[in-house]
Amino acid sequence: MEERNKTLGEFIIENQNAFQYSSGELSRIINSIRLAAKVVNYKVNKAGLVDIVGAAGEQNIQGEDQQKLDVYANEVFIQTLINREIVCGIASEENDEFITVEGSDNSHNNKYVVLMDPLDGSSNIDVNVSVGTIFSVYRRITPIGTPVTIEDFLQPGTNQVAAGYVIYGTSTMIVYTTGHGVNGFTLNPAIGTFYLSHPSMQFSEDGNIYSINEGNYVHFPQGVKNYLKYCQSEEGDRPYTSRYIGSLVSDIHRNMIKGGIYIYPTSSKAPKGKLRLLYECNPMAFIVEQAGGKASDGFGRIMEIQPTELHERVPFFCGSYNMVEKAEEFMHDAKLSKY
Ligand code: AHM
Ligand code: MG
Repeated sequence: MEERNKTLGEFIIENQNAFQYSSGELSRIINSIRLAAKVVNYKVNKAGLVDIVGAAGEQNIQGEDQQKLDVYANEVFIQTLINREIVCGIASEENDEFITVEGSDNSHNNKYVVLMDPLDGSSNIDVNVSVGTIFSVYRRITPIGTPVTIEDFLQPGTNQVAAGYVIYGTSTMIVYTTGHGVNGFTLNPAIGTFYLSHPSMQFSEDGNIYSINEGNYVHFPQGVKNYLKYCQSEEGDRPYTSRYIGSLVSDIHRNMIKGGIYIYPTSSKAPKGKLRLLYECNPMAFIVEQAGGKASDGFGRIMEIQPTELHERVPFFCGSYNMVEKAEEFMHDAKLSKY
């Protein structure tokens, strides 16, 4: 028989026993995400037809209201997780508050919470640029059988049991980790199946791409300004190449494959940075570390930050280990010289 790549479904079954305390729940969560990703992918790929079928806020030709895609993606992921009765709570970048999930018998017997950004970079959809879904899974802290509380969501990233992203790009991929490395699966749209295409993804220790919104340069902290000058200076393998899509998942995905650093720093305009600790930075940090890279707020490890609120923002530096370490050095030196 012709040999073919493993499917995501086969991979999940094969690896189920590798999970600590495995009871199949985590596998079922990944399975739900796989399903929701396919539904959202279908819709995202039709987005270019918006002029033909009607824009968000208008009615389509069947007289149905069109929804914004990020609202749609949010509903698909939440509904899929609720319908399958596998999580006890969900927090989403699109919702102000977390959602408590009950079983059909009104019980609270599930043990995992999911945090997610259902459609990150959604402003890129109008211009046909890749967007993504980011997700993160934690074991609840409060006792099984009781409704979840905010404590279950405000856990440091080191407590994550799984994290991943879906990239709706030239091809659609799911990339995820359960703490045993990072694997990437590409959707074959003809048959609706994800195949293992990128086993054991790894950041190279060094890279030559830097990704940052340089238009905000004047507002950046001195350490970031100095690091950028270092990236642009002519010495050794420098100057580096600048690549910035403005879609977090795509920028980090590219850097993981090619080697590079992604930075969204604090600025005088956004004193805490822009990206959200719980929905964007922690899951990406888990993936980056599992792929041998490093994720920092400029001074310390992202995953060790104790969150204090659901929608908290943090500065974010992640990518090839040595590049992030170098950026931290610049941050540290600039801080010392300032005070
Ligand atoms: P969003 O969650 O509102 O979509 O914002 C997050 C996005 C990231 O995907 C991207 O890296 C960043 O915002 C780009 O921001 P900027 O346009 O300020 O460079
Ligand atoms: Mg986002």
